[in-house]
Amino acid sequence: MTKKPCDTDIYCLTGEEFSKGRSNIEVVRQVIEAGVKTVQYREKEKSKLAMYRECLILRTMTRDAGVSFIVNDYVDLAMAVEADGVHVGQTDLPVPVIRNLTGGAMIIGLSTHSPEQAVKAVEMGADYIGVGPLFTTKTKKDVCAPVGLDYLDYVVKSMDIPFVVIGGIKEQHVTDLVRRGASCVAMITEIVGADDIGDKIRTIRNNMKKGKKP
Ligand code: TZP
Ligand code: MG
Repeated sequence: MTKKPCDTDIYCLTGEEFSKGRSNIEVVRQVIEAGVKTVQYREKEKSKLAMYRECLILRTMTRDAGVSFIVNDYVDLAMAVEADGVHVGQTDLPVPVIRNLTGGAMIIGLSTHSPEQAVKAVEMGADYIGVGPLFTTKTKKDVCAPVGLDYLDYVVKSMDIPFVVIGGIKEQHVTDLVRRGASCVAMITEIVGADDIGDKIRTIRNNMKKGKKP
């Protein structure tokens, strides 16, 4: 299992309401089958107990497959299921506080929307940052306006921290994103809402390859 969730091409987040009637477990099974190496459990509606039970299953599946497992929002849930990491936003507990709670081993990801936030993320010791939302998305309820590709260009040029790009990313965007210097694309609806998840992941990968320098 990689300890670095961004050391991979595709970072897939769950979103059961967008999964065409498939459960998170079924979607993650197909995503793992297609070779994705980082999965984030993101769930906004279920009870803590329901999330805990689901995460226990996903933790076993991801561990067995050598896939990094990140829990969104909930530090306690991430710790309880021995996730590899936790991903938080700008209004969650500060990264150093989470580091204190979780100890050394857990990966901490932080969503950022501006150069200032990226610099602060590094100062606070985040292991990786989310860069976005790059495009319009209806998936996240409390989302800010798209940050623009200039912010991605800034991170590529000026920051050393690993990052994932996120927000409204579709298969047709990834060639350009890779060309600009992104190496890890994070997606919800484009993957979990695909009719054929395996096909979708193959297409995303092919499109990413087209953006790589020869
Ligand atoms: N953070 C910023 S945008 C977003 C999150 C979790 C939603 C991404 O979902 P989609 O469906 O890939 O636009
Ligand atoms: Mg959050």
